[in-house]
Amino acid sequence: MKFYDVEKLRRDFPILSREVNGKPLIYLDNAASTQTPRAVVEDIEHIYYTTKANVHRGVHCLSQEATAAMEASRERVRAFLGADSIDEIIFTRGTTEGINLVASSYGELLSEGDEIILTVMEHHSNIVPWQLLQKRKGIVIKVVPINQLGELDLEVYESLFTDRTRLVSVTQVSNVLGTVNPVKEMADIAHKHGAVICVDGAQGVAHMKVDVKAIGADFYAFSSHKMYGPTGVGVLYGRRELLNAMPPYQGGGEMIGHVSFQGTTWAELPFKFEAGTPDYVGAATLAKAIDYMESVGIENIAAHEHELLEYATSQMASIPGLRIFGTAPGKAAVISFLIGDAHHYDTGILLDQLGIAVRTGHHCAQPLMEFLGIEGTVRAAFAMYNTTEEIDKFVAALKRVAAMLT
Ligand code: 7TS
Repeated sequence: MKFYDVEKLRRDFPILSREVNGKPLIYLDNAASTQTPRAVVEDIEHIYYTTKANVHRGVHCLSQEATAAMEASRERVRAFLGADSIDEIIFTRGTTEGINLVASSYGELLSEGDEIILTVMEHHSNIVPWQLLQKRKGIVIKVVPINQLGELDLEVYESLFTDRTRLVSVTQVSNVLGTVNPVKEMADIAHKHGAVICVDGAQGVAHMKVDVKAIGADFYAFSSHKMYGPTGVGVLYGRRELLNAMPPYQGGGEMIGHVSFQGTTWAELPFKFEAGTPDYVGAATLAKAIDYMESVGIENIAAHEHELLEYATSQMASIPGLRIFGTAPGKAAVISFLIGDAHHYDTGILLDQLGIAVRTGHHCAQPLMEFLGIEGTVRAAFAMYNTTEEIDKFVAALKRVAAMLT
């Protein structure tokens, strides 16, 4: 069944018709970064050619137009996430900066001996900021394990709460296993114990409809480059009461009310958390990426990717010695695998020779690799523009690689 005309849609992504090593590109590294459609690139060009000026500062026309474009995008993001107010939408450099902001600023409200809960499947950007806080404040970090399928053990999760638990930070979708975590249920449990929950949406927003209030997220961070948007920009959603209670993250222009050597006051939300000149072209054009995704339909994208996942998984089963890591029901369209004893890096290099882009290595999830007892995997991650023909070529290439390396 067709959810949309994928061949027509591919024409919106000129990069997909280039060659790599003399072969047509098959781009399966979408969990790292997705490609960007013409409508977004043209919007970036348009702003650079007509409207480039620093935001929130000038009385002149260009500055006002640039500000209006960025603020219109903030409203677009608010509606996309189902947030109550644009005050709750902070532009960042990406998911990493969003989580660092929460760890640093919300973390400032925590005391020695306070506890937070992470999971073993987190990306380093949802581990290391908390470890920095641990060093600074002496907080305790607890970790939820996974089962054979790559699902979180919710019984263990709930058992980790004590009267010192202040925060849970969990990825919505694993970038390695594809597991879609039950964040709503986890949020309910966290709230029952008086803790807040921060959701890493880096692998969520491009693949499922997100409503921050429906899932009970107190914080939600994502990156534009993983959802067909420009690079260098992302968003942190935070509940207004929490953001208001938090100290600023960075100091500088834009985030102040009044500065004097006797004492400085902070700007209102969201500007309190946006020190310095932002990537205003990126922020402004993120709205176009959301428009593009919604014009295809997020449910349609999810259904298309699910079909690709099922097809690829069944085809890959015919490759002797191929092991897939992450087999949770309802998983997202990410397949991490190894072929026999072949090194993930060698597999990746050979696939690249055949024009196929995959990610290899630990995927910034070394604790998960340790848990699985492996060093790394090869990862294929599908997006709205991938096709079953590409999967046929990918599987044929894997058979060649398997014959060479095993
Ligand atoms: N969280 C998750 C779950 C991620 O997958 C990533 C990036 C990040 C956070 C960090 O996002 P950034 O935009 O701030 O860098 N993940 C990957 C990946 O899987 N391959 O390359 C980047």
